Amino acid sequence: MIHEKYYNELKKQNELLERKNVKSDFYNGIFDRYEYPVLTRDHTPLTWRYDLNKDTNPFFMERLGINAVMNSGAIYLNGKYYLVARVEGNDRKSFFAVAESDNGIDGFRFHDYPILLEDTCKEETNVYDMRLTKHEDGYIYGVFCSESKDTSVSDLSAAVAAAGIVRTKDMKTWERLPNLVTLHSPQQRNVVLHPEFVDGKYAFYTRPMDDFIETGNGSGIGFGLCDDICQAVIDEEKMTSLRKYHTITEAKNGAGAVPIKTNRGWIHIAHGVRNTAAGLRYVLYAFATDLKDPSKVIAEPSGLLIGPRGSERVGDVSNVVFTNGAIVNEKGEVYIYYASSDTRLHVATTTMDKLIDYVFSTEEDPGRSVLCVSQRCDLISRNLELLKESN
Ligand code: M1P
Repeated sequence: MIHEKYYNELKKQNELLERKNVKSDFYNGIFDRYEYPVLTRDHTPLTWRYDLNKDTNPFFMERLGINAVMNSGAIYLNGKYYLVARVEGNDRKSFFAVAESDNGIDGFRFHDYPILLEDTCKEETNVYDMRLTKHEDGYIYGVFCSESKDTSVSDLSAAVAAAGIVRTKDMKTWERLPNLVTLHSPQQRNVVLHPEFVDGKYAFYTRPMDDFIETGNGSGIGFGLCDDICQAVIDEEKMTSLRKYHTITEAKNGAGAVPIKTNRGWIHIAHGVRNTAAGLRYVLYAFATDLKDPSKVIAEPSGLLIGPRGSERVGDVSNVVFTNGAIVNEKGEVYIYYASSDTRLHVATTTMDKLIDYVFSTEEDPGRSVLCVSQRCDLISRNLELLKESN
């Protein structure tokens, strides 16, 4: 018999799932923020958490709780907005689950079951942060972090990160391919598959790392080519967007959403990390690469695009925003899905015209305070002149 408390909880959940999202009063001219997250742990189906049977669950307890729903890959298919969310159980293990919505800003509902990956990688303990690439070869690829225990050292927390690869045509059945091998980088996280062939090869944005947490000598976001996606091996990794001293990327950076093609270049929305007395701070930033050579940075607006604000600043890993998915629809509307503090998922919306203007017309960081003040004084003097003229 179904426990009567189920219907109570279901009613509450339906109210949450049907709640309309509204733009907040935040303004910077670049993008809009929204009042409510698009996915939280409370959006996950009750059937994933509770045993509904009153005989076996007399107190209607959560038996398999969900701790967080965050970093989500995103794709637009047949007029619907799909997310492949990182769902983290109370047991700290993450897994992937598809949620879909008709408008991209609210009404996201999870499919009945999460994705059960083929168990091809026996040492793998955890998986997270899938990037979804609609590739010109006809498949939708999911590239994610595949984490295993590092058994070569005695430290219990030591782990190894690699890039796992799956592919699908229908968002329902997923074929697992062997993990990406990067011959010169011991660890990889934040790997993104480029949507087009480059020189006839599959192209990946990588993030070479010497260690699980620290990137060490890894100097930024890398780029490498491979012949065969079914046995993906990258020999040479060139660098694209670099970590820089005293910027938002000083500690590390990583590719985020699959790059967006525009007539002026590929636009990337990535994350940058700096260290502070209060720990690491993760923000999003944007840059553009050349249409013919997507490894070559051609524009990098100064500073951050999205930083954690207000309640976004607090969560399991505070002071973090992170993206691994964005959507552009046929109207040129852009949906940037970003998680805050490794706890819940939000959307920020803009348009292609605004994003292009932001990336190509915002000045670069000149690198030193005195030059930054001078850059700002130029802006102020132009503005004051204009104001004087208009009076
Ligand atoms: O906790 C913040 C983020 O940390 C990692 O990103 P990076 O590899 O750049 O440090 C990722 O594990 C990400 O999932 C997480 O949100």
